[in-house]
Amino acid sequence: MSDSRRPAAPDPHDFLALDAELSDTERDVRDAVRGFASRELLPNVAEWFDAGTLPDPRGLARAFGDLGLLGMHLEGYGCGGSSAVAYGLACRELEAVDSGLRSFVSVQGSLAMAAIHKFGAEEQKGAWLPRMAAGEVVGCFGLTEPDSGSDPGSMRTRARRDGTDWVLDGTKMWITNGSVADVAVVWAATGEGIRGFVVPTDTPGFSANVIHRKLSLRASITSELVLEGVRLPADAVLPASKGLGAPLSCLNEARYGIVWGAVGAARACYEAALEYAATREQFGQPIGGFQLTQRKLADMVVDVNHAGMTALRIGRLKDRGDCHHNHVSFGKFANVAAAQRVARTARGVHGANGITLEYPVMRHMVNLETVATYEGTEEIHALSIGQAVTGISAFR
Ligand code: TGC
Ligand code: FAD
Repeated sequence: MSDSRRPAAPDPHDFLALDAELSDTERDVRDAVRGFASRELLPNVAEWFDAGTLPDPRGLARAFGDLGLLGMHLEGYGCGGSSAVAYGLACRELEAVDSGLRSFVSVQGSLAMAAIHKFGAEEQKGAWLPRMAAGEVVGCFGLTEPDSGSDPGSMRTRARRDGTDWVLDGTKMWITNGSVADVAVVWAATGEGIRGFVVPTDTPGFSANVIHRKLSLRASITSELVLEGVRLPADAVLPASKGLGAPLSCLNEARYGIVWGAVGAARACYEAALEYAATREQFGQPIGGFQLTQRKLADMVVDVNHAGMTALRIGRLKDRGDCHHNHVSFGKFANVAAAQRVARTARGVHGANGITLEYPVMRHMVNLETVATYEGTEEIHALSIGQAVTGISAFR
């Protein structure tokens, strides 16, 4: 039977009509975050990036809290209880502005809050989560150390018992929001394996030093945490956190946000290139009329849509409880690499203008260097996928 209906031409901004697959609630989240981001974040982000900091992280936390973005996928305790796809869309729209802003929300909700939510006692959850969801309290997550990055199991931070107290000593490195946090979730080796501790940052012996001179993720605060004889009461330990699997299970949540966030960064670069190609003229015509530019736009739109499909598929798996951590590795590995390709190509399309902060492309391109490194480097996720398909571990 012939179908006389003529399909609509693809929308250059959503070529495979992926957003048509979203529910009304998911679309509402997308529009609310996109609206906030374009009003409040986009006009300022180049300046923040240039300054190498976030000038008002507490104001930002409250604004994100008011929007319901902090711990939005967690249940109860003032958290939103949204679907994984809705949370992913929020990450996508934030990272379309800047990876550092998605990171702010990831670290608070998917790492610090998720650790307390998954492994905390009722009292810890009640004491911290509602205030963190509202953005009144800022959290950070200390796993990485100067000598333990990809291999967190080799950490040197120690927690020892002293009577009923715990005493923590060690150094954590590259900790997002470390020097503005009110509370740090710190992972330390104990006689019973690796465990998580809830450390109020005003505890004597705790200090944080800002890491300066970053060339990437500049609209984000990154710090070293120093713990020198930090004495904590018995109830500071997250009781259900036992072994390296505990922090790794929090990483899955943040990595999932990156799967979507990378789509946002890629989309922003592609859209900037599309607009530039239509308006920039050389040799008497828009550069978008040259075959070589069209090839670049075709490569970019394919990458953006492939990444979008991957994110949506993994999100749907997560919402029905079928998302294994190797699915998340697949998504992080594929989508960050796609976003890096798109950002670099878009930078080229912009010519000299592409190296300035007047256009978003090089800011995204250098941010994505961090995104490819944190939450498991490209190599670590390649090895996770390799292990999943061969059954052979090649980490050591
Ligand atoms: P391995 O022996 O494989 O595993 C130890 C235990 O953990 C289990 N496991 C996981 N569980 C949940 N989720 C995962 N993704 C898991 N991966 C492994 C595993 O089954 C085992 O359980 P059990 O019961 O048998 O003990 O551990 P390994 O020492 O060989 O290391 C494995 C490896 C390399 C994959 C892991 O260490 C790793 O993922 N390394 C990368 C470290 C990393 O990603 N760090 C991120 C720090 S946080 C951050 O970057 C924040 S950035 C800010 C932002 O997000 O915006
Ligand atoms: P290394 O582990 O030293 O790796 C160096 C190189 O060796 C990489 O290319 C790596 O892939 C490769 N390599 C390592 N092992 C293998 C192997 N087995 N096979 C093949 N290649 C291998 N951490 C936190 O805990 N909390 C945070 O909030 C946080 N925020 C961050 C913010 C920023 C801006 C940055 C840059 C990092 C942040 N991190 C955070 C740290 C981040 O998770 C680590 O940088 C990351 O896990 C990699 O560790 P590393 O830098 O020590 O690199």
